[in-house]
Amino acid sequence: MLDAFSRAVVSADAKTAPIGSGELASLRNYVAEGNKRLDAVNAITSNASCIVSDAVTGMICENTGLIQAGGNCYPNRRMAACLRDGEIVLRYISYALLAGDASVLDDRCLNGLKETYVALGVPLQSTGRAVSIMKASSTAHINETNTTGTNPVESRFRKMETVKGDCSALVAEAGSYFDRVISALG
Ligand SMILES: CCC1=C(C)/C(=C/C2=NC(=C\c3[nH]c(/C=C4\NC(=O)[C@H](C)[C@H]4CC)c(C)c3CCC(=O)O)/C(CCC(=O)O)=C2C)NC1=O
Repeated sequence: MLDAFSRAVVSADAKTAPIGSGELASLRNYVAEGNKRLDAVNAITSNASCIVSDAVTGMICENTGLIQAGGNCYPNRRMAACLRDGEIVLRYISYALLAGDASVLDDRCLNGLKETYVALGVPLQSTGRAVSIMKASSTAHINETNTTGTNPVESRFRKMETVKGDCSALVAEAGSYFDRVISALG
């Protein structure tokens, strides 16, 4: 498991080279933008149960066979396992975003997951759909672009009240971890 700093060391060492100016520039940016990164991680972790339950619900609404006899979210034991897996995946994505490196997600969550799912008959495409909904809602939470209710006074979705700024790079990076999960199951 690596983070942005240990990744720079490992890649420099692999070339028996000193840390280069490119790596230093990128680490300088990682430090300078550190508070933004922490806000982005917090936007995900503070809303995790909402993000997960919304995604699994959306996945089921689009494919109600999942909760009928023979579906992989039936009976409740499997529904609970599915929600738990959503929490696990989102948790490892939040670790990767904190570290600025995907290795924790790869090594501790995705390694062997596709094979496990195939063996258990967990549908990969449905899982991918749930992860893509989690991506959309996490993006909205990081960007604070989550929609409000029709009544402007009644905001249905929680706002994080963070300092406004450009978080496009962090949103893109977070998005890449969700995409990584989807392609690992593809
Ligand atoms: C290290 C991190 C880690 C991961 C990632 C993990 C995943 C994981 N998910 C499992 C099961 C499962 N996962 C699901 C998930 C779903 N079913 C659906 O229809 C949906 C598409 C989807 C939710 C989005 C279900 C239903 C099971 C139970 C399958 C069964 O027992 O038949 C199992 C088998 C053991 C168990 O049931 O606990 C593992 C190991 N466990 C871990 O420790």
